Formats: sequence, structure tokens, C-alpha cells
Amino acid sequence: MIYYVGLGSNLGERERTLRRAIECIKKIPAVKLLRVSSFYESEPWGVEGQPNFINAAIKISTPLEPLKLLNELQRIESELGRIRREHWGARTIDLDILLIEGREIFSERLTVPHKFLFDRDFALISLKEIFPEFDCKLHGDKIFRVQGSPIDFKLKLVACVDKNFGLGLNGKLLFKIPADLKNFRRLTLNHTIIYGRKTLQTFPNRQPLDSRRNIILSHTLKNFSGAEVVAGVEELFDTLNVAEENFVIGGSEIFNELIPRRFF
Ligand code: A4P
Ligand code: MG
Repeated sequence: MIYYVGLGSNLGERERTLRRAIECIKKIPAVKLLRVSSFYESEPWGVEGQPNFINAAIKISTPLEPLKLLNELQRIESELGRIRREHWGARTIDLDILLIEGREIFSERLTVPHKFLFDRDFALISLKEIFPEFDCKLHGDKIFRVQGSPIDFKLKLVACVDKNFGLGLNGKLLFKIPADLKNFRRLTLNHTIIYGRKTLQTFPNRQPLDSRRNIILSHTLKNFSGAEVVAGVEELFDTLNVAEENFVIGGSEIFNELIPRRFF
């Protein structure tokens, strides 16, 4: 099933919380993250005297039934520090099921499409970004795209692939073409390169590459001389410079983590 989930936060480090929530959703067993929208800032809708919200929407695919998914989302809300006090009150994180492709639900615990989806521009605009065919009317609310949204990071992908998009075999690259290696060096020199632990093993002497900012994305490695190690995508975004050219150079696990974020 394809679900669209809306995320909102108006307390604490709002963007950071949204990124953490996306990481938690990705870790729900049998959930695949397909798309992430930009982050949007807006004034509170329906209530006054609250801080502004940051909202986003994501597209996921999962065989989980709607109530099972709702349970997981509510678990993540509590883990990220959401305490339910007043209805529509300020919150560190709010996760709503906005839409399910080909399905409507009207029960006490769950209404899909979300009961206010069509009234709220912050939800419609973020949804429309990742679901362009979605047909809806906006109301002219002031919604601002946040600088430094996931989509703003200038991530570029560099890979040498065969005709079937094969990247490597048994931990080794498929090709060693001097002109390609030269081109890779020319492209990436003095910029940032992002890669996984296994890709590090393919470098000369298994050492970070010279004259570049090396960032290793690894859940197991703690630190490595000559490189910065980040444990996940959230930490990666915290350290990346939005204005810099950042090259994602592999391997397949790293590409699989980052391509759904639509950075390329
Ligand atoms: N529930 C029913 N349908 C759904 C659904 N599709 N997705 C039930 C998620 N939950 C659903 O929600 C109350 C109950 O709704 C849940 O127990 C679930 O069984 P809640 O999150 O505990 O309470 P809430 O968030 O205060 O209520 P609700 O209705 O979810 O509020 P909203 O709609 O999230 O509105 N302004 C801006 N600019 N941006 C915002 O994000 N958000 C709100 C809160 C108000 N104004 C805002 C924003
Ligand atoms: Mg809610």
C-alpha cells in the first residue's frame, strides 16, 4: 500500500525533529521510504498564540494495515517527546496519515483522507510536491519553503556503471579506467565526498582521499583518521554545507539511502 504521511512540529528544534521522525519511520519493519517533500513554514492553522509550524510530507510503501501503521506513528510521536495535552496544542511532533492510495477509512480512530486535509494549504502544498497528480484547490494561506530543506542540499551522484547499472562485484569496482579516475578526481577535488565504509575499502591504502572533505556514512564505524564519520542521514544533513557541492560516491547502500530523498 502507498501511504502519504504528514509531519508537523512547532516546538524545539523543529527541522531536526522532522528529520529524526523520518529516520524513525524508515526504520519501521516493512516500511520503504519513497519520497520526502521540502520543509514548509506556516502560522498555526485553527489556533492562535502558538509558535509557527514546520510541515512536510513523505510517501512510503508498506504492507502494514492502516491501524498498525497508526500505532507505529503514535509510538514514534511519544518517543520523540510528544505529550498529548490540549487538542491542536503546540507539539514537538505530529504525524498524520494524509492519504492512502485507493483507500478511504471512516472510523473513530482513523479517518483517511485526513479530515482537514483539503482545508489546509500546509498539508496540500507538501503533499502536492511529492504527488503532483494529486488534484486539490489551495486557499491562499502563506506557506514558506524553508531554506535548507532536504531538497536544497546540492548532492550529486557520481558512479561508473555497466549497461545494467551494475556498480561492483564482491566488494570491488567493475572497472578501472584511468580517464574515468582522472575525471572523478577533477570533479570532486576541493569538494565534499560522501561514501560508505565498504567504499573506503576500495580506496588506495584504504585511506580517505586527499584534498577533499571526506564524510563516511556508517552505522558501525565510530571514527576514522582523515575523515568525518556520521551515523545516519540526519547527522549527515546537520554537518553538510548547503552552499557546497557534495558528491555521493557510493556504494549501493548509500545510494539506496539517499536517492529516495530526491537530492539528485
Ligand atoms: N486520527 C484520526 N484520523 C487520523 C489520521 N488520518 N492520522 C486520530 C492520524 N491520526 C488520526 O490526534 C487525535 C486522534 O486522531 C488520534 O488519536 C488518532 O486516532 P492527535 O494527534 O492525538 O491530536 P491532535 O494532533 O491534536 O489532533 P489532530 O486532529 O491530529 O490535529 P491536527 O489535524 O494534526 O492539527 N497549523 C499548521 N500551520 N501546521 C500544523 O501542522 N497542526 C495542527 C494540529 C493545528 N494547526 C496547524 C498544524
Ligand atoms: Mg495528529
